[in-house]
Amino acid sequence: MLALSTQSADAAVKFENIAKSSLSTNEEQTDYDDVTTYNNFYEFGTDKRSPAKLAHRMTTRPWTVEVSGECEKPKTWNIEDILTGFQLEERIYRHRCVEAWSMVIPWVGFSLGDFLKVHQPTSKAKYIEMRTLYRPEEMEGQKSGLFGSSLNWPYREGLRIDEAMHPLAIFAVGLYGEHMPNQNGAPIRLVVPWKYGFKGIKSIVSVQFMEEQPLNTWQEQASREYGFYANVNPYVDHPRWSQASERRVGTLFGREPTLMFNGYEEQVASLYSGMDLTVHF
Ligand SMILES: Nc1nc2c(c(=O)[nH]1)N[C@H]1C(S)=C(S)[C@@H](COP(=O)(O)O)O[C@H]1N2
Ligand SMILES: [Mo]
Repeated sequence: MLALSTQSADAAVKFENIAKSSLSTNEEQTDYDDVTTYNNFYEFGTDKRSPAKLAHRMTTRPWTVEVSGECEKPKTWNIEDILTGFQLEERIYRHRCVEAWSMVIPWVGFSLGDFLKVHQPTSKAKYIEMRTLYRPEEMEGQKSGLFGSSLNWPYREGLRIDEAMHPLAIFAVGLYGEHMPNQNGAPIRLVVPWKYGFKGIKSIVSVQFMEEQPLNTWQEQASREYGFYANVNPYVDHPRWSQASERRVGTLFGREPTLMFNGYEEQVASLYSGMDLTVHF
């Protein structure tokens, strides 16, 4: 069985009995070292190398995830009960940052829809909002003025309920068969592979079912540049750069073309039928 440490060092603890998923890509995986040393986690600074150096300061035990809002069965979970309560799968997904770099990451996770359904959302539950841990004494970047970041903490993200229920959306608790390294969002983070990476909120402490569309952190910061949907779309450029191509981190090749919905078009396009994706970017 898992030895669940009382300290924050989740990484290097192996999961057992992880199922394989037919939803995985066969593409070559990005090296573990690149996945764990080139990160966006502004709570530990805006430099891609900072999270790997500073995120060990985040304590990830004890850890709870509070589920509330428009549901019949609100619940505050201990992370241990989440890790043992859902079927863990390896999901090898393409990962595309809004900054036009990409990776292929073998996550360990479970269906977000399965998790949400346990709480019996009401008919008013049209969206979910998730929040990251707020603990400035362990997260240097949350202290104002440091690292040049002025995000309004805690980091928040949202999904429409049908997006959240889509089989590709997961809560990830590890990568490369091991517990999630702190810099990648230990002990639990969101992964929605058809969206830009910033939707993949890390180190989640709460999930709220909502009737109204929540405001996400990057949309609040710069709404002209970052929308609520943030679907990967090579035809809708960021105001300051093109989204038509991407650099695969860790490879020597040049840029490769970015695919609509990050290559998941067949599975997710129907979620957005009838929507103008240049307006709802
Ligand atoms: N709490 C929090 N979650 C976050 C971020 C962040 O700064 N804080 N950065 C986002 C961005 S921009 C990306 S690209 C991904 C990066 O995930 P990775 O470091 O595991 O590749 O995390 C997302 N989740
Ligand atoms: Mo990103």
